[in-house]
Amino acid sequence: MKEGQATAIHRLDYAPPAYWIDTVDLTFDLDPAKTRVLNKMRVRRNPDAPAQPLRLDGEELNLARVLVNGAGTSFKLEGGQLVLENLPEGDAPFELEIFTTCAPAKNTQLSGLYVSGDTFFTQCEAEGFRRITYFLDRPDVMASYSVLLRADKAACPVLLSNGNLVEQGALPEGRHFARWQDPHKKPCYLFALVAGKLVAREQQIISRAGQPHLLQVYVRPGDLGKTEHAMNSLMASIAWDEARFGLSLDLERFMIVATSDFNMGAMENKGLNIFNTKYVLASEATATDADFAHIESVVGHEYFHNWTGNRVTCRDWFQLSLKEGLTVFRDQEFSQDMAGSPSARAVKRIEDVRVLRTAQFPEDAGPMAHPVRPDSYVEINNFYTVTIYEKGAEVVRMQHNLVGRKGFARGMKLYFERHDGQAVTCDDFAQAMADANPASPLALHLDGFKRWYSQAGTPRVRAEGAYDAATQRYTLTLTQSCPATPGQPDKRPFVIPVELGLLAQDGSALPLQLEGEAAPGTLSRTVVLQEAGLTLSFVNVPSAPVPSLLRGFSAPVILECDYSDAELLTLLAHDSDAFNRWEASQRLALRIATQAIADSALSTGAEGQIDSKILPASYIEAMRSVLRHPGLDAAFKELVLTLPSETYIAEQLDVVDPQRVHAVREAMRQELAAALQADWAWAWEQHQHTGAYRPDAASAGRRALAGLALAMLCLAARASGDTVWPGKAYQRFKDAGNMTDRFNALSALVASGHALAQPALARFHQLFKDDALVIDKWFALQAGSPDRGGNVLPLVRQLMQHPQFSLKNPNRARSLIFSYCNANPGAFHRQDAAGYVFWSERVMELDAINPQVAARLARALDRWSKLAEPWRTAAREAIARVAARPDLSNDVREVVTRALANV
Ligand code: B3K
Ligand code: ZN
Repeated sequence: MKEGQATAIHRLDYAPPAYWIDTVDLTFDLDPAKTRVLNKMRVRRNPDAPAQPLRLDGEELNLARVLVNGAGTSFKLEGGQLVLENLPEGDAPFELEIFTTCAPAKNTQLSGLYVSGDTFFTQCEAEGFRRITYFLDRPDVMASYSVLLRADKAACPVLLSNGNLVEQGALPEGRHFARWQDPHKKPCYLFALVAGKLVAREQQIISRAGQPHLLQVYVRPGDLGKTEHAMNSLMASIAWDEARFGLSLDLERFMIVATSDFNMGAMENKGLNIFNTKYVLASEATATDADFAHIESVVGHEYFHNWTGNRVTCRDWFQLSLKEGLTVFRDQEFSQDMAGSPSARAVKRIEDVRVLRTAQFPEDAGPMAHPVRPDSYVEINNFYTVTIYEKGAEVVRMQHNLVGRKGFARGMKLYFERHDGQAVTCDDFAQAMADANPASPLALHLDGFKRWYSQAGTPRVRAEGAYDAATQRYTLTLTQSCPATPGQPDKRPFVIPVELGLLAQDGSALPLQLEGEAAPGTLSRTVVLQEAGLTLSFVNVPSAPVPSLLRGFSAPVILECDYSDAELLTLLAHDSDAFNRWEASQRLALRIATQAIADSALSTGAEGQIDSKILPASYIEAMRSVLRHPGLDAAFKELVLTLPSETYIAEQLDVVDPQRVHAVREAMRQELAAALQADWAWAWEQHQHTGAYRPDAASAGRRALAGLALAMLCLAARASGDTVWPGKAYQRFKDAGNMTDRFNALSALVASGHALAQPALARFHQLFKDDALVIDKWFALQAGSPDRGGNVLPLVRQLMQHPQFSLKNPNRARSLIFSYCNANPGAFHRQDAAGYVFWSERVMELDAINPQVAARLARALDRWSKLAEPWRTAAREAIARVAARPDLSNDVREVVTRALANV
């Protein structure tokens, strides 16, 4: 447990550090049981801060010696901090030497220095460096690092740290050393070391600027064959950042190292990125198209941090979105540019918005709601959230839309001119964007725009249109509101860019001419809603139009508009904006789902299933047209034909009966499967991929649609008793040439509950039992399978006994426990509350091992107060049971305390 930090920290309490640390010279004698760390720093008082003792952060360290300018000194230990009062007078630098030891092999939190499969790794963001040595563990203290690593040569042939390798050699007793020097100043959260038995794929490149660089991807021996895609993604990222933003690699050597024990996806340590194996290792036999795409985007994300995060970093952790929101925006743009065609770009945009809506909107409406720049936190690790990352990226995207693509590039340039080498704030970023584009709507409404950083909650925009045939005028009124969130009862208006167009009833696009404008303009434009309401008068509109609003999801808001079904069908069939075409399909499906959920005449059968028909013929026909459409991309079809998730449907409701939501969605799927059976069979046949495997957007889209078709055909077979399609799925499962097709076939069998699922699962395990990432899929698929009479929870409990299950490995814990608690609502929200009991047991068990991961799991019941009875009471009791534990980490305590406070 963390010492001495159980209270909230407030943004407004920020004060500059009392001391600066200019240089850090670290010597590590690496040993799993007891690693010795000698830390020599050059320190000086900050002349701009009031005189005060030096307080260095530390956690789980054994302190052996403190020397100031080579001589012993008095010190105190207070709440985990090392306090030095008798320091040399004046502003001259002094040398501070601290000698500590720590125990990497016992570090199950995976923060600080830890051991994973005999290899040493570090994770310092946000506050892990203090678990390595005493330090000013805050991002605004930037220092030059020199690192000497010493270790047993046989156990750790590879010794890595940030920057350049300047010296290496042998030592007595089978040990050896390596000295690394980082040419760039950095905050300590970007420090890293790796030591162990690793091999590297290497690539020499010459940058656009003509500089040579060595790129390396380090993995365990045996995994080298799975590193090609990561290396290609890294090279593509480097080229992209140079081409799009003029940002070059500033290091001679850039390293990526993979580890199978990692709390999150990856970490952008300067020049030495450390990655979860999940985002490095891929081969067509073991990784799906989605895995390939994730690797590309995470490699890009970490690489882009080299400028947005590392060269310019955060003043304090409240500014986390300064680097995360901006870097997510950059990785999203990178993936879109890599995808190529306008349609593939739209697919990526839809996928990103889906994440925002299914994860961030609920967060923004729940007990953990916080602004993109939070005002307080207890445990910073709890604030690496979808709000900071994904909503933060939307806030950057809106700035991009308000200043334009070129204007955004100008703003980035100014941001780096002003702040390179500094630790700055979200305000500094928005100011640079506005100053570089003084005539833009961003500059004009900057103060209002910045409410996106300070106010939590998802704004609602209501759109109402009225057409007057006599004057050929269409009046569109937009009004905004935002619900209260914890600590923020009232909100002021947001600055909301709304990209829009008008369609004639036949689907053709109408030129836009606002009252007062001389001539008709473009077919699409962005208006800015910056007060409570805005009324737009369009003239020369020949007939009642269908408005296409918030094109490309131009702002992270909930748009309310009373479309008729016919209007939605028009948008689905004709909108020039691919995002809004998809959006129309989602609105249609949501409407059907919410009506069916509320329809008390729709009763459930013995197994909780709904047997009556729910889908209107018009919806089925529209889906058929999309599926059969000759001009639409397969990937886009797959997105349209996938129903909104249970989580997203639940968000539309005031009171949620999770079993009802599940039953309705399943019934809709079943009906869509049966009604389009011939079309699904056609789609399956049409999208068989014959050529060599390539993970590009177009072929991945074909596999995705074929996979959905197969799943629907197996589902239809379940109802009809047909054995042909399950047989075909089993055959495909056996002979598939790549993991995407194989896993889709396996999932189709498991989801339809066909008897062939069991032999297929057994065979899958047999084939891949030595590949941890594939075994994660095997656990996740079972934990996420549809509940039949309450069978999933006993299965999950049984799988916990599997010899390959371990709660200590975050990937494995996520694959089984999170897949059940967070991603399988129909199975988790049991009438008998056994799912919640299971959740509370695992949260407490995990908390003793790894509080960061436990706190993520603790979030599974965030939305408990929306649940209908009996779930609501049962969920609250389960949370209260966790909260009653006296020895909880700050991480879990903050999450459950906030959950209970929200009634
Ligand atoms: N910056 C890291 C996340 C660190 C999380 C610390 N709990 C990865 C990333 O966003 O790139
Ligand atoms: Zn990041």
